[in-house]
Amino acid sequence: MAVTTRLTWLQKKILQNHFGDKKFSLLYKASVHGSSTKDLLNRCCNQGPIVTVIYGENVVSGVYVEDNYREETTVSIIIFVLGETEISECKISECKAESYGLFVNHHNNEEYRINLQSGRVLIPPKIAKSLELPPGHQCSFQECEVFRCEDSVDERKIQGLTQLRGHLLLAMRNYKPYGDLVNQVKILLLGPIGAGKSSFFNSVKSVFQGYVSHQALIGNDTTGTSKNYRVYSMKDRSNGDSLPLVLCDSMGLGEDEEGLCMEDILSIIKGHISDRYQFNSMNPITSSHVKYIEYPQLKDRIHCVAFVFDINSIEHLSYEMVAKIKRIRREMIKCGMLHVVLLTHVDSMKLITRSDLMDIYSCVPVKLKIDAVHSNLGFPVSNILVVSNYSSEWELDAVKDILILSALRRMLWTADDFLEDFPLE
Ligand SMILES: Nc1nc2c(ncn2[C@@H]2O[C@H](COP(=O)(O)OP(=O)(O)OP(=O)(O)O)[C@@H](O)[C@H]2O)c(=O)[nH]1
Ligand SMILES: [Mg+2]
Repeated sequence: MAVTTRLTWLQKKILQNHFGDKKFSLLYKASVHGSSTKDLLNRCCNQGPIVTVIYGENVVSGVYVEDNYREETTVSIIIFVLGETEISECKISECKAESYGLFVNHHNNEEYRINLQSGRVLIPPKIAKSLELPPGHQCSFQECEVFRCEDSVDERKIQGLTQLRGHLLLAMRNYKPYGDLVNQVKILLLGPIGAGKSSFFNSVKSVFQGYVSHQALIGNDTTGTSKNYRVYSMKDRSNGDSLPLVLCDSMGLGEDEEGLCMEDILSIIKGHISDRYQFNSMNPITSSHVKYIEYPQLKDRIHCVAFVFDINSIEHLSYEMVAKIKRIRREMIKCGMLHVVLLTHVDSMKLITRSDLMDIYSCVPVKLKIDAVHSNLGFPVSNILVVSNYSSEWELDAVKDILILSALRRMLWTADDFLEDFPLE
């Protein structure tokens, strides 16, 4: 059976981030591997940077050693105490691992000693004081674990990511809408003001053209919202062909009567509204408007709707906004419109680092947000996608691209399901 750590997800994350976005591999656990310091040293020496975690009754503390750790060699160590949300730390130089106790420095009377046999840790008074522990802190512990700390994003991983990005790009280039019913599927981006709709278009465009694009204006009037309806076709840099998908960027949904209104949403979905129509929250489009398409064809209508939300805003959506979204969703279901949810801004979530984006769906805070979208708004968990848009960066990043392309691929599949089921007569 695999040996597992006692650290909670949050504790591990705080430690990993604190020591430089590291990945931890558990090398030693006292309750499993025994309480002999010799055994511990055999397992943990020459492993590169290591972190030792001591589980006291009320305090989780430990030691981080950046240099390669070897018996009888001297290293600098960082002693830390893990708080609920942060870490306090203190450095001691010239420490040694000795067979009867770890990390001993005899020179300055700074004897930090982990004694596995007696299950006690001794912290020198000066250090205990700076870590706000009781003076002369000596406590018994219930468990001791040692982890190897590696860089989360190494060369091999980057190669793997670049390959995956290549596969996804190819799949997208070769994609053909279901039954060749249309040349391009139309995906509508719908969501609250500032959710990241225009940024998602910019991000998709960036991935396909090979450099970061800021074509769609972000928050472009005094109220910070774009009022134009835009239908964006994109080209693939590799062959200059148009992509088999079109992204439709709409005005944001606002509180009460503000923002995009229900009538206009339905008109967009049915294909009545053409590119560059300027919305007016109070006056939905009428058939006399020059941008109104009287008899829309299958190619004019929307084939997939993506509800876009800032992941950090989910629990803060107002009662009115939640009611509005639920109402729109009900209308969509009524008219057979398939939809997904796109959660943006995942990069600005607390504790989430770049390396988390590689396996974002297994991050606990992200899972909690997905559950919140499900329970607050009613969307099925399986339809909820997560991305980190290009917002202020100028360089492409394979990790972001993979999330963007994976989300897009799901939207295309959803559009196919819609087309397959569409009553052509
Ligand atoms: N960090 C981060 N910032 C983002 C992300 N997506 C969007 N932003 C930022 O959020 C702000 C709003 O983004 P927009 O793309 O204008 O949002 P929108 O949904 O188009 O807004 P409206 O058109 O006004 O309804 C901008 O400052 C973006 O740079 C993201 O994934 N991560
Ligand atoms: Mg916008």
